Amino acid sequence: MTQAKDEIKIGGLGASRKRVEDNRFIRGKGRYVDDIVLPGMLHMEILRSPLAHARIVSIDTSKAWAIPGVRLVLTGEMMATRNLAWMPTLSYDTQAVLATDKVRFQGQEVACVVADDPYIAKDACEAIVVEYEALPVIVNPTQAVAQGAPLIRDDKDNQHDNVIYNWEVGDKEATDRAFAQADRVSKLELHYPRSHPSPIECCGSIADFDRSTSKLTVYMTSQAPHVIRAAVALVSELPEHMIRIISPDLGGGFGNKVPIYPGYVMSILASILLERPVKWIEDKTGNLISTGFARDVYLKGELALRNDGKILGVRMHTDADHGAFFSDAQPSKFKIGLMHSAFSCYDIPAAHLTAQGVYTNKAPGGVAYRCSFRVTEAMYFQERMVQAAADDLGMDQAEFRRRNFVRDDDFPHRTPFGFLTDSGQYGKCLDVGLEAIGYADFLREKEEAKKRGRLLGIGISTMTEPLGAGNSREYDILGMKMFDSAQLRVHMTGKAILRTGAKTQGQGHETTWAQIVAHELGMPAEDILVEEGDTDNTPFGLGTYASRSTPVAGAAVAMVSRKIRAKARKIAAHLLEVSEEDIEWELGRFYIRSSPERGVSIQECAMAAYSNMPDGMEPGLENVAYYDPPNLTWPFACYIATVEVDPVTGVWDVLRVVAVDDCGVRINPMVVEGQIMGGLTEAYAMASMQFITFDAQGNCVGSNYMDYLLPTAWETPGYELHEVVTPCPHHPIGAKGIGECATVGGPAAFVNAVMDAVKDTGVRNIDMPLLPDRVYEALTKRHDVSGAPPVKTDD
Ligand code: MCN
Ligand code: CUN
Repeated sequence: MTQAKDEIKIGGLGASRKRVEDNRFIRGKGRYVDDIVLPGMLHMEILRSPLAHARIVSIDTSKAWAIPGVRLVLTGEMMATRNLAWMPTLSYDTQAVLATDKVRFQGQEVACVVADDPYIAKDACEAIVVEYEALPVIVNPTQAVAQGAPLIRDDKDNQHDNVIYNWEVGDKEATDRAFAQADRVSKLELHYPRSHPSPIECCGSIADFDRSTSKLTVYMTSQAPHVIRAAVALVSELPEHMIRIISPDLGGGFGNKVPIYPGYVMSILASILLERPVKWIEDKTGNLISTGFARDVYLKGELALRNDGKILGVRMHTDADHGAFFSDAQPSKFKIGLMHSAFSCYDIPAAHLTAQGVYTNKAPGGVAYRCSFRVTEAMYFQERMVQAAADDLGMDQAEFRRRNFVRDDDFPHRTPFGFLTDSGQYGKCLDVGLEAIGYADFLREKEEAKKRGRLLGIGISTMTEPLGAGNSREYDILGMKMFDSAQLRVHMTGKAILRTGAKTQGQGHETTWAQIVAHELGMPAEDILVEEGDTDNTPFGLGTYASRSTPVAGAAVAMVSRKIRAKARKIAAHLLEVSEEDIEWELGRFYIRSSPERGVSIQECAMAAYSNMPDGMEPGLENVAYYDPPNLTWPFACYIATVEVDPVTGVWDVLRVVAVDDCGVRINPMVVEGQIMGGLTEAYAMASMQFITFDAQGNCVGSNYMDYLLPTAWETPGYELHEVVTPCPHHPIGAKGIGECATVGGPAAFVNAVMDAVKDTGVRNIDMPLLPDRVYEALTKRHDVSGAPPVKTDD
């Protein structure tokens, strides 16, 4: 008890410590890539294709070269002479760095200019004359596989159609049997539209190649700097130790900063050619039309049901629109990410999933946006299907979920698609949520309101999701096994520096990692400086995405602290002149078991490690830990939203949102709550307003913040947060990931709420975003505004 009290005082586990990084962020003192100015630095701008599909007939750069201040103009043809026109993607595909033969999506990189300042570079881009020969455009999976569809990837030797993969998982026969035994089958078709992570800071890089040392330093907006260094070493001829990737402060990542973009590659090449630092900073339109899209998946789903509410089996088919290049960041074994994590919290005997991925004339999609590799789509489909099934059975939606949940004593549990979940209290989370929202009262209120023509609705979304990509047996990216690391150096005076292979983008690692060390070593969190993002002085790691930092790097932080403690114990025995076996540990102090008043602090041990170590002991107090997790972590969430829909206009307002999250032990409850609120806001945005679509010519509609909407404080609903704690059985401090839960689980709560409000009018589905005109259309014209047309023409 006193230990826990002390622990909060030193900023250990469970302390809602204020974020240390905010000291600089709220003062405008963050150091982002664009803040960095190097001597002699040049500026790069990119010329992008206005057309979605066209043959390049010619590119005339002479006028651009003639502009004073222009140092270099690069085209695909010039890149090709160095074998650099194409680069490998994280999904074993290839992607054009600069287009050579064809452009394949609007916004594709066609040429770039390096000049003395960014304005000259931009002007010079406009002076480049490109002659295009337009080709027929494909903007959705149906068009992609239609008879006679134009071949988008004619650059690839064995590619004769627009199909990237066909993939399946699960047990088809068992699933067929389940459906044969079903009392009824509930079906749903949905589209999860394209969305964009849209961090406030766009992507950018400064490449600085120094011929005299042969060292390449690249400042880069990357969530995974070590992966980038390895990838650069593998595709360029530069040796890995001569490449230094530095990710400084990032203004949000949300998955947008996982992939490798042509801009990074061109700035590196330009710096090598010119032997000067070259900066590339993407503008907002460039970011919105060409980088890291997410989702764009169609689903046909079926649930085999027994009349008593038991789900006997699930069948899913998805069509994934990947755009012109298959560049998902995802474990290489899973062609559509972890889509098969669907239904993991439900006890379903049989499941079968088929998936087809196709090329279209859209920017490469499929980067997860705050989602562990397609988990967002999986959970959205799951929770929409579950609600539809409950409605079809005429059963209460909460009761239907409860009946099918994996029970608390059923762990470890093999999920319908083969994952192993290890812990959770699903029923309890649901109960806490229902209690908080006042479920029974709301249902009564809803009935009352209906009598007066008002449409109220309640939506529930419950899910467990796999967070913490790792365990090297099953997960790798480009063959790089997924694990992570931490290095801890405790100085003589008891102050320490901790470095990890992860990279914070706003999640607060500088605050929370120090809390783990404080918990393990009893040193005040403020005595520990956390550094990430510089490959020269942090240990190798796979980076931050898939909410893997706490599950993997965070575990490494605990493990390296324990290594330090083990050494400090030996030193303590030496200082106290007893044998190690007689030593006990309490937070921050070793003492003699038989005389507890005689002890030494961890700080005294640190001093002795440099000044008074035992004979034969290696000096210093420093170590590194690589952590390969035994399993993913499986947090659980229950999100409940209530809404009122205006039947006259289709406008809907959120009344209340209750969130119950179980992410195991919380390191910093305030940071966790911040993650949940941010995630719910993104979920609300996708459900209500966010829409990047394409017209029939492949023009991107949503290339700016007038068309692609971010909710402001005014639109954002209030959130009521609750917690349940089921410690992760295999994580050293019992923590599970939380970074994405609310974005993953949130959308279905909002959509389910609107659907619940309108279902008595016969509406079956409305695809996101639930813009008022769509809701109105559903109420007045058709009952199924689904498979939403990605082709939106002005007429
Ligand atoms: N945490 C905690 N207790 C837990 C779990 C987490 O205190 N039981 C804390 C962690 O220590 C960390 C934060 O919560 O400070 C998030 O931890 P975690 O769930 O491990 O997620 P990551 O740090 O790996 O962050 C990645 C995740 C992803 S994948 C996206 S996308 C996303 C997100 O985080 N992008 C973000 N949240 C974001 N938040 C901000 N501000 N900016 C982004 O770009
Ligand atoms: Cu998936 S977006 Mo986050 O994993 O960087």
